[in-house]
Amino acid sequence: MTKIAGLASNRGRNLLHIDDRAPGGAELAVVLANEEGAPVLDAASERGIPTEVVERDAEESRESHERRIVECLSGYDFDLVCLDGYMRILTEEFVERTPTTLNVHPSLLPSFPGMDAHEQVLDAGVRTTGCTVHVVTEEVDAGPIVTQEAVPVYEDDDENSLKERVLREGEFTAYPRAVRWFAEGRVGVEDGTVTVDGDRGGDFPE
Ligand code: 3YE
Repeated sequence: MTKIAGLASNRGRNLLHIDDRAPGGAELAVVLANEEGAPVLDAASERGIPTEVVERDAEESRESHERRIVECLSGYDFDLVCLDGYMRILTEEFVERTPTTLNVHPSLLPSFPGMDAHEQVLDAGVRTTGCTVHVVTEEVDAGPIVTQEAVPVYEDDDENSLKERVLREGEFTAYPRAVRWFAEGRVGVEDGTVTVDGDRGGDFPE
C-alpha cells in the first residue's frame, strides 16, 4: 500500500481526486497546507484524512519553515509526497530528506515552466497544452517526467477556462496514473531519470 503525504496551498483538488480514485490502492496519510484556511483542509477532514498546517512565520527562513514541515511529517508513515498547487520552492535538503516527491505542472514541460503557465500558453498561441507529472528536484519544474497528458486549447479560452480543462481533462488523468504506477512498483527514480516498467520512453504503458 502506497501512502501519500499531500502538500497543498489552496484547494488541493488533485489530492482529493486521488483520494476518491485511490489509484493502485494508494491512500493519503496526511494533507499538509502551508496556509491556515486553505480549503483543502476542511475537505480533507470531512473525508477523515488527517490534516496539518505549517505556516511560515514572518521573517522565518525557508530552511526553518521546511524543517518544521519535515518534523511535522515525521509523525506520519508515507512513501510518496504529492504536491498539488503547493506554492513553495523546496530546498535540496527537503528533496534529500523525504521520499520521492511528485508535482503536477499545468503545461507540457519543458514548455511554459513557472507560475503563469496558462497565460504563457495563450500568449504563445499553441493549439495543444496539457500537464506534466514530474519528480521534484532542486531546480523548479525541471525534474524528470513521469507522465503527461495533452489537452486542446480553444480559440475562446481564457486563463480560467483553460485552467479548468487542463485540471479536469489532464491532471485528473495524469496524476492518478503516476500514483498508480508508483503503487504498482513500476516507477524507478535514479540519477535524475525516471523509468516506467524499466523503460525511458517508447510504448505508452497503461
Ligand atoms: N520546488 C523544487 N522543485 C520543483 N516546488 C514546486 C515544484 C518544485 C518545487 O520542481 N525545488 C512560487 C513557487 C513556484 C514561489 O516563488 N514561491 C515563493 C513564496 C511565495 C509565497 O509564499 O508568497 C517561494 O519563495 O517559495 C511546486 C510549485 C512551485 C511554484
